[in-house]
Amino acid sequence: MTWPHIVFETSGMCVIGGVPHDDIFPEVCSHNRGMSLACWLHRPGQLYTAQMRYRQVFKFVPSLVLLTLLGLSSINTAWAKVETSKPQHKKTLKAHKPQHKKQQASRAATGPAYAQRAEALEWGHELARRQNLPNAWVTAAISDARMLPNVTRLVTPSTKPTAKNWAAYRERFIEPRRIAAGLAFWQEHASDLARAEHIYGVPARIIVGILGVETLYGQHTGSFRILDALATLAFDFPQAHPRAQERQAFFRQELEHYLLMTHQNRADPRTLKGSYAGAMGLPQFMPSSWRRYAVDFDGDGHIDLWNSTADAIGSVANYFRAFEWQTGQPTTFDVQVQSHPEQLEQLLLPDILPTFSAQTMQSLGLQLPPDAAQYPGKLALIELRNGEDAPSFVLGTENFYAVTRYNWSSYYAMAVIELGETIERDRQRLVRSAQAQ
Ligand SMILES: [Ca+2]
Repeated sequence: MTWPHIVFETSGMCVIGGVPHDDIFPEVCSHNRGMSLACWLHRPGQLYTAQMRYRQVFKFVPSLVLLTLLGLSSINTAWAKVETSKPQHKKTLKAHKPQHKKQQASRAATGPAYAQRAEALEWGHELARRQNLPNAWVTAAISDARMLPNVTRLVTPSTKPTAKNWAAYRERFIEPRRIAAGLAFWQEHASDLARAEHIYGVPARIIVGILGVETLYGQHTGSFRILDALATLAFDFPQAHPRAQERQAFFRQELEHYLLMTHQNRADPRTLKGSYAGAMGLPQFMPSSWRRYAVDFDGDGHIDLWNSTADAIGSVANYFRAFEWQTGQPTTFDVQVQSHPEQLEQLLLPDILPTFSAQTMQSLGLQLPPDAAQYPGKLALIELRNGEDAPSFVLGTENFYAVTRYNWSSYYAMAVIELGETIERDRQRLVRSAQAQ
């Protein structure tokens, strides 16, 4: 299987939703392209991550209590899973700690300021002229940016690729802690999720799946200074990377979007924090996506993807609508693969791009369930490798392809879809149980 759509290849510590992926996605771990923003900009960025974490905890507690009072603790569903999963929960937390300390230590080691780099300063002058920004303001920002050696290491391809493993990838995201957090999130924000679904036609389960995989509902939004991360990738992208020039150009555009975004919102570009690739807020939007797709969904006059969950929900939904989400259509179908090798090769050639009709797929040796056989749109045969074990297969629709526009990986898309569906099923079960009592 080829990976024509990967955004950021990385070998080391690609982190999605606070989960390191290095052993699963050596060259495929594409971080989000999302984006975010705004009135949060007056908040003290240095303490932001910690504040967010505690704020989220306090926001979840009432939902947990409410669900418990509804009598949900008496049924053997998600909460029971939480209880029975304590060892795994602890294991997950332990697994995070070394990573966290490692990142903290690495972040402390910053390189020289870009005030000493004539190339970076000249880029800033040109940007100021072209975008009609105050030259002194741009120069001050660029001068304050610091090179982060750890960021260049994170985007350098591994010399020892690890086999892709959907089973291991899935286990990291479809797990009790994330499901329980998703249930609480859905319960607390049900009205905003329903409103987004009504306005944009994007189901709540997809939004819940995205926010769960990206940041565990705001618990892991990143602690790299955005200005440093983007400047490092814009001016010091590792030249050993096979597409170094392309990627460096991409990050210069993102740095430009970031400076435009902060200037337009009268924000200090030196204070905001996010992922090592510059992704921000609950949905981990990149600056360009924030400027294009983020919306003020709580109507307070500002877009705030860090503190306004409603804005994050509406922005994710708007993103999917922009990428042609088809309301009411499925994302995947089950499939049985009994094709000859040459037929299988033909089916896998278009990768994740929906290309074949159901009839064509059947003629090439696939056994489709009745709903897939009647699906009128185009389909893709998605192969998910499981290390040394046999691969998994699924049929992807155009809505599956839409999910990959958020993060260009079929593994990522499947995790989002399965997490959202799992949470939705558990929620429906909980509601039915509460109503029966
Ligand atoms: Ca808002």
